[in-house]
Amino acid sequence: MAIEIERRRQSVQEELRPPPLYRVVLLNDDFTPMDFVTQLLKSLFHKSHEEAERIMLRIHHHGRGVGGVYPFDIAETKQYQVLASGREHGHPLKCILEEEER
Ligand code: TYC
Repeated sequence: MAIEIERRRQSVQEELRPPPLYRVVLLNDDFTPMDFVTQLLKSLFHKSHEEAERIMLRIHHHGRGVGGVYPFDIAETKQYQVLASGREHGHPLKCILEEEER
């Protein structure tokens, strides 16, 4: 009985936790053109031109940068769109998801 109550308490607590968020992280490479990455950050992540250039240069210099933070389904779609767009244009652009610690 005590075990059943504890199980219920845990599942209620899990349901009350806000759903996790995921960072869509773009990775640097030596080949993808800077302008291509800047345009992608504008079109897929709704960044201003200035912000998109800032993020692109951060990736270029530090190896990685965050395009945006979303619930899993949206983050996964953004990741797919980044990878598909790179592939379509023949660029080796890579993109990963990371869970935000809260
Ligand atoms: N390093 C690339 C270059 O010099 C530019 C680049 C930036 C590539 C960001 C990927 O996610 C990236 N052309």
